[in-house]
Amino acid sequence: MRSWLLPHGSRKLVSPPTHGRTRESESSLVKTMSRFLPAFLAALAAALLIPNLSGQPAAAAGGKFNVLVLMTDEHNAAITGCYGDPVVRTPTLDALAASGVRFTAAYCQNPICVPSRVSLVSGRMPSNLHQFGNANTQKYEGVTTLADLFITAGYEAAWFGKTHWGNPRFPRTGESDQRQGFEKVERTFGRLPQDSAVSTWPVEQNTDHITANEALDFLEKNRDRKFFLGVSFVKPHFPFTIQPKYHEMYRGRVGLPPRATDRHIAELPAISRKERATYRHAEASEAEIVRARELYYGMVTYVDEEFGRIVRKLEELGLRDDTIIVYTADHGEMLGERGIWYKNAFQEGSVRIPFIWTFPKRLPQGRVVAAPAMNMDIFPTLAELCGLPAPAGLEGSSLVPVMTGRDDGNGRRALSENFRSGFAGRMIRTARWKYFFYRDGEEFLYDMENDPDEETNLAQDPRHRATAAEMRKEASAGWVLPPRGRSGQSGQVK
Ligand SMILES: [Ca+2]
Repeated sequence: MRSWLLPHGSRKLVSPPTHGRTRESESSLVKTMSRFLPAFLAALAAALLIPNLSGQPAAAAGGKFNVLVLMTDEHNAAITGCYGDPVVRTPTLDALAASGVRFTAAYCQNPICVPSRVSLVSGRMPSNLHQFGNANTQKYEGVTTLADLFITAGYEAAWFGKTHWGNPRFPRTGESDQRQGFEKVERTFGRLPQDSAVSTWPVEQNTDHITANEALDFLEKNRDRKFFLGVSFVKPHFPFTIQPKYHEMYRGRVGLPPRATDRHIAELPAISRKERATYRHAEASEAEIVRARELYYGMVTYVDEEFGRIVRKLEELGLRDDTIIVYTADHGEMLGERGIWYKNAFQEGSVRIPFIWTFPKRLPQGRVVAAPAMNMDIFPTLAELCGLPAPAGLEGSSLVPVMTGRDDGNGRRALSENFRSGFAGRMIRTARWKYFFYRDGEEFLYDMENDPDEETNLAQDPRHRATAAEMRKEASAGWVLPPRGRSGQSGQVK
């Protein structure tokens, strides 16, 4: 049995010598230590009152908790069975939610790849690390990353698949972006919704399938070690393409996007109207829009199947009970809603994320939490669940109190930001309100309790001006802005 308190490499203290002659006195000492060390360590843990959720000292509870972070790129939370979509098939994610906690108001910290991922792995707002756009050069100087936390604690740590977050010091990474092979074909596809088409290569050559295989191999090899494993898929990020069998599941069953009338488009923020023009979204025909959406649904089912392989392997190896699983995405995908695609928007389709935690040993099963949550909360939550010290500087907070019901979450906040095409915006979400603004003046306020589809902007309503002003002040506090003219990136679709 591995103890929490044994530093990495200390087990040799209790192992019998295997080489050479050993003097009787040394052998006796080892035997004596072997007999009493576990009890001594348990007593020490009790004395130190190392907390965990059961209130028992971690060592006495026999905790050997692994971490499995499952991640997708660009998954619109609403396109998940357990989030209420009646058409899409996501049996793996639905089962994870049924065995754990599902958050309905979870947000990324910037709805675009690199800043969002930098925030997840650092536990800080991306702008505080001067990560405004997709420049993939973050070095985390002076910052303790998730990789640092788990490696220091003696975990075998690895992240397979998409990283896109600079160098947070994970020692083993399967970087799918850099692989040679069939996935290059995917890059030849157009990235606009009107370019969508079925894939012409077998599933086995999908980048995400290769990533899943790497994860399965890692689990086999590290079944007897404490591990932190990240599995990060590229899909359902555009290009909108998947093998024909997944398209067939949804052909004729998905339809046009909701909330895409002329009024919805006219009420978009200026940044979204600009991007709608840049990426020619108005040029897509209804048939092209429907096909892209069908293929997107197919991609979601495909990634769910790949996650299913990993969760089944965990169960086969007998590791499920000791493994904390969290599922998240770096942001959503508008999927034609309000006439726009991709992300960089603060509407729910783009900035909200699917967010599921399962660890039946410590967390409730089948619980749904409406309190605001963030990817930035993953870091402190994992630290608490694993009994590891949370480093200074984290800007999120542990979700354990809201998951276990100790906190109703009404006082929680979620924060997001975006720097794009010369615009700089920030969003804050409370239990009831969602407010976002751009530094050049536009403001949006939605009553998420009574208007969850964000139909009516209340920011200029005299009855709600005080609320808008208060939330603007709260969202602006400590905001690090880039120099004007350097607001993120624009141009190439990423
Ligand atoms: Ca992304």
